[in-house]
Amino acid sequence: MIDPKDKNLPVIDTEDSQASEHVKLSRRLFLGGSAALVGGAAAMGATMGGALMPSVAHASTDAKHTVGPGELDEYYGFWSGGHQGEVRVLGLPSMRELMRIPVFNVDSATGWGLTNESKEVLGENAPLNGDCHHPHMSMTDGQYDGKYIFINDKANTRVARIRGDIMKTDKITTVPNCQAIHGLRVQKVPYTKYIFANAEFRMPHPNNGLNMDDVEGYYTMFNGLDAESMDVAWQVIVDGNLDNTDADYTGKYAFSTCYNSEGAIDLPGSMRNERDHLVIFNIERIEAAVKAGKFITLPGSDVPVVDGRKGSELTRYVPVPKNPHGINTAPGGKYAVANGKLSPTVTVFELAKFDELFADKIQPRDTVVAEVELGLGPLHTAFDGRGNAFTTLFIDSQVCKWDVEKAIRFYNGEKVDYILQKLDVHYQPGHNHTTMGETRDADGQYLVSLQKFSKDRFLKCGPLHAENDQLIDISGDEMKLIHDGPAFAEPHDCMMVHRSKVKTRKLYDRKDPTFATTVAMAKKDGITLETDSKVIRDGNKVRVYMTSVAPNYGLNEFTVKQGDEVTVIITNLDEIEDVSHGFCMVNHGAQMEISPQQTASITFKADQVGVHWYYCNWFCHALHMEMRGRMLVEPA
Ligand code: CUK
Ligand code: CUA
Ligand code: CA
Repeated sequence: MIDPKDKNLPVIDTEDSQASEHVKLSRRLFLGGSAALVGGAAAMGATMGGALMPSVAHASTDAKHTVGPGELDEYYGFWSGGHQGEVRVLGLPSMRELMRIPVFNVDSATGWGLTNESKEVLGENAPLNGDCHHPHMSMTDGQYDGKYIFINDKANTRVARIRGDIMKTDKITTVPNCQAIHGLRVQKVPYTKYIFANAEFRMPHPNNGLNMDDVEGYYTMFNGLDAESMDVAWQVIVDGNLDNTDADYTGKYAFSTCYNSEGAIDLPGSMRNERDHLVIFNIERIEAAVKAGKFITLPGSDVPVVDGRKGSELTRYVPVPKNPHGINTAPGGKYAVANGKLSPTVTVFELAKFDELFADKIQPRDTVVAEVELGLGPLHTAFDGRGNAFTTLFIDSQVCKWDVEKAIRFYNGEKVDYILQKLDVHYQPGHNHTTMGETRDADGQYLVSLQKFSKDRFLKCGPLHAENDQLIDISGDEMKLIHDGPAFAEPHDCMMVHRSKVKTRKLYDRKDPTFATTVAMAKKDGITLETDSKVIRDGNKVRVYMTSVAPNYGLNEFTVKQGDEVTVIITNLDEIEDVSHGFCMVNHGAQMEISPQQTASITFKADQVGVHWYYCNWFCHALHMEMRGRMLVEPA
């Protein structure tokens, strides 16, 4: 275990160390390359700031991984856009970016954050920024079902849902009485009834400014959101804070890591204990407690809040070394692995033991079947479905491939080398992810390792660097690095889904709920969206309805009065796949996408008299430039 106060830490006596040969070797390399380390968080800082030796990794170029022009990728990748606020869709193995899905940000190409339809999803006065970390797809019986992708917003304590069929955000929920939703996973079995969302930061309750010094009284909560309604179904008060989370394959349990069992409000304080914990949540008992009315509510919300602090029947706390970060369930659900971060170890839990633990037949630590060293700074683990695990080592800048069953045997005293390979990655990996690896269908084809630093790997673009998402072939015995992918801030996490699981629409359904409110408004105005191009005046509110068919808008011009609030509603009648139009009103801050068979609307103020041109901003036709019209604003 790393003691951050131990100034002698870098001089590890490898003779005395219990570490395996692999760990000793990687430590020697690591220590040789960064002499300024003082251990713990300081070590991370030093490594981050320090110059790394340029490392030449020879990429293997295998025809198997090449996706030629016109060929389609085998997998969809859903990438967190980090504090950029969006979700990105990549194709794998090409690592080509296929689409960007705006979520917590504003996007001028699609009008997300500008259109009335997107504002309805975002809510009144919604913050137009976010910090995404964990995109995860809904499942049925432990397999991806393609229906939804969920993503957290740490910056504004929200959870969003993206529809798999149109790849647009359709719901966003702000979690009440919490700060910073971080870890997010879905219930895998029998289906995704709940999204599990950790609130990270402990805070006073009520947070009314009168009890800010009562740090001991602070708490945070584990949240279950209903995946269909996106309502917060219940909240569970916990001891410590919460970091990452995952769920099992019975539907009975979810579990979250905690790095701050100390309840500290500063960094040294949160590293005081040698062990923090994993909190295990008993979903059936939480549901039963809510049903039986054994809950409280907190100010400003009617969400049932149950108490899961130590001693509660709803939870169990398993001590885990030290400031653990990722928690990852192996495909099929026999094991879960907690990643030690400030300890060079991973902790393996046997999930079948959780029943006995909740029946008080065993002690919390009896659920641990292995706790073995891998290297420095283990953060996240992925699986290939063949019994191997892949753990990112942040400080060592490596991915460690290890055999879970062998690690268990080693832990039980057998002399067996559980570490199979260590591969350099560039540099400082956080999350990693295997194809289909968080489901029963883990296929062990590719591993993506998401590096926080790219250093010397790409052409420089000023002081701010891209991150580096590396693709690794794990189909054979040896991991092979096959691609470097620069990425903008900051894809903490991603997921890879076989393309057979994703079914997208070519055109919008005219009954699509994303524009149901607009359709209802049109109906009230006596408008048939599919045929009418017409101006409706309602006091100083003017609604301009028009159709679009490449390369024409239904209205070549419309007239309003200065000071009018103008809403332009466009229905794209094109039925040809890929013929999206746009609408931009020049100098009015208004632009949006209108894809085939979609209705979209945008509202702005006509505050300047005279002629104002509008135009189509998605290239749609040879006469795309000519697809334009005039707004005539008369003096009031
Ligand atoms: S966290 Cu960023 S590397 Cu938010 Cu899942 Cu681990
Ligand atoms: Cu319509 Cu460009
Ligand atoms: Ca701690």
